[in-house]
Amino acid sequence: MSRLIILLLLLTFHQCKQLGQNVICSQPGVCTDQSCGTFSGFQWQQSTGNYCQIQDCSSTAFPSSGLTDQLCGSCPPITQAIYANSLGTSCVASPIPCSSTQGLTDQICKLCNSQKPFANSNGTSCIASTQSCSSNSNWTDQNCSLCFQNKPYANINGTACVASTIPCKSSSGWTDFNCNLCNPSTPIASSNGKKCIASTISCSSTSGWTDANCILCNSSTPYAAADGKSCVASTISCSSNQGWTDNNCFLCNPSTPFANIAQTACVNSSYQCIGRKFNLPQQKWTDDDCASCYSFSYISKQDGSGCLNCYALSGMTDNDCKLCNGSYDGENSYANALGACVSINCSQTSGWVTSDCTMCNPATPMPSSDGTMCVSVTSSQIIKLYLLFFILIFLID
Ligand SMILES: *[C@@H]1O[C@H](CO)[C@@H](O)[C@H](O)[C@H]1NC(C)=O
Ligand SMILES: *[C@@H]1O[C@H](CO)[C@@H](O)[C@H](O)[C@H]1NC(C)=O
Ligand SMILES: *[C@@H]1O[C@H](CO)[C@@H](O)[C@H](O)[C@H]1NC(C)=O
Ligand SMILES: *[C@@H]1O[C@H](CO)[C@@H](O)[C@H](O)[C@H]1NC(C)=O
Ligand SMILES: *[C@@H]1O[C@H](CO)[C@@H](O)[C@H](O)[C@H]1NC(C)=O
Ligand SMILES: *[C@@H]1O[C@H](CO)[C@@H](O)[C@H](O)[C@H]1NC(C)=O
Ligand SMILES: *[C@@H]1O[C@H](CO)[C@@H](O)[C@H](O)[C@H]1NC(C)=O
Ligand SMILES: CC(=O)N[C@H]1CO[C@H](CO)[C@@H](O)[C@@H]1O
Repeated sequence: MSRLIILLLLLTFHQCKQLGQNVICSQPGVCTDQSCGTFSGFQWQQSTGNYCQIQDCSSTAFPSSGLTDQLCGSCPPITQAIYANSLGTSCVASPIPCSSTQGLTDQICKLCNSQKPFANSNGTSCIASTQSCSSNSNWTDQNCSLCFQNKPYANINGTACVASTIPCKSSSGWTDFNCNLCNPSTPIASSNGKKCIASTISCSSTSGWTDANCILCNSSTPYAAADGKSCVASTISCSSNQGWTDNNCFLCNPSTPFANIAQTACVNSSYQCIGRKFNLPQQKWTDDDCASCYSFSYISKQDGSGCLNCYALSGMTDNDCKLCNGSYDGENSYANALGACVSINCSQTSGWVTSDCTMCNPATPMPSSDGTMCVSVTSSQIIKLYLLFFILIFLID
C-alpha cells in the first residue's frame, strides 16, 4: 500500500515538473536572466549546446504580460504558441516571430496584434488598416498609404491604390499622368487642371484637335481651329457650312477672315464681304473680291458698287453682259428679253433666224418673213389656224 502511494507521488511529481523546450537567448549559450529574460517563478538552465530552457514550466502561474519569444518558446502554453504577441500579453502560434520585419501576412498580423490586423503590401510590418492590403474595393487614401509605400491614393472608384502624386479626389492641380492613374476612362487633365476628362488627346496638344476634345479641355474655346492646331472661341464649329460671321471666320482661320455673302464659308478678300461701304475707296468691289465673296462667276460692276453674276438668267442689261463678255461665258455679251446674257445682239433689226429669235425671246421664237423682227408665230401658221377655224365652224354646223 505505502509503495503504491510513493509511486503515485513520484508520478504526480513527474507530471507537475515540466521541463521547458530549448530556446536561444540573446547571448547564445548564456542562460542567465540577463540573457534570457527575468520571469518571476521561472528558472533558466543550460540545455545542450547553445540552448537554454526553463527548469519547470509549471513552477508558477504563466504570466499574462511581459511575455517574450524566449519564455513562450520554452513554455508554450498551447501547442506551437512559441512566440509572444506584439504586446507581450500572450503566446501565439505564429509561424514567425511577431517582431519579424519581413514575411508578415494578414494571418500572422491578426495573431500578433489585433490592433494592427493586416500586413502591409511588402510584408514588412503590420498596420492599423481596416482592410487587407489585397482588397480590391473600398480603398481610401488613408488605408492606401498604410498598405503601399508608393501608392498612397485610392483610385476614383476605390478598387485599387495608385501611384498618383495628388489624391484622386483633388479639384485642382491635375496632370494627364495623375488623371490616367486615378481613372483611366478620363485620362486627360482639363486645360485648367481642375478635372480629368475623356479627351483623346492631351489638352496641351498642338495638333489633331477635334470639336469634341476642344469643348472637354476648355469650354471657353469649344471648337477646333480649321487647321486643327488649336481650339478657338468661335460660336460655331469651324467645319460649319452656314451661319458664318467675320469674327468666327477670323477665329477659325485667320487666312480666310471674312464670311462670304451667303455666309456659307470663309474667304479671303481685300475687305470684308458683308456690310461693305462701296463709296469708301478701299471698300469698292473688285473682280477678285466679287469672285471670293460671291462665286467664281461674279465680276465687279464698273463703279465698284457691287458684283454681277455673269451666269444670271435674269436682270442683266446689255451693259452688264458687255462687262461679262470674255470673263466667263465667252461672247455672251448681249442681254436677251429675260435678262440673261446671250451671244446675239437682240436689238438687231435684220438677219433674224429661228435659233436667234428663240435665244433672244422664247415668247417670239419665229423670224418674220423678211427677217427684220421676231414674232410669236409665222404668217403661214396664221393661215393654217384660220383654215382649221373654218373647218371647225363647218363641222359644228
Ligand atoms: C465595402 O464597403 C461596403 C459598405 O461599407 C461594405 O458593405 C462591403 O462589404 C465592403 N466590401 C469589402 C470588400 O470590404
Ligand atoms: C515596404 O513598404 C514600406 C511602406 O509600406 C516601406 O517603408 C518599406 O521601405 C518597404 N520595404 C521594402 C523592402 O520594399
Ligand atoms: C474602377 O476603375 C478601374 C480603373 O481605375 C476599372 O478598371 C474598373 O472597371 C472600375 N470598376 C468599377 C466597378 O467601376
Ligand atoms: C480657356 O479659354 C479661354 C478663352 O480663350 C482662355 O482665356 C483661358 O485662358 C483658357 N483656359 C486655360 C486654362 O487655358
Ligand atoms: C488675302 O487677300 C489680300 C488681297 O485680297 C492679300 O493681300 C492677302 O495676301 C491675302 N491673304 C492671304 C492669307 O491669302
Ligand atoms: C466681246 O469680247 C471680244 C473679245 O473677247 C470682242 O472681240 C468683242 O467685240 C466683244 N463684244 C462686245 C459686244 O463687246
Ligand atoms: C445691236 O444692234 C443695234 C441695232 O442694230 C445697234 O444699234 C447696236 O449698236 C448693236 N449693239 C452692238 C453692241 O453691236
Ligand atoms: C474606408 C476605410 O476602410 N477606412 C479606414 C482606413 O484606415 C483607417 C485607419 O488608419 C481607418 O480609421 C479607416 O476607417
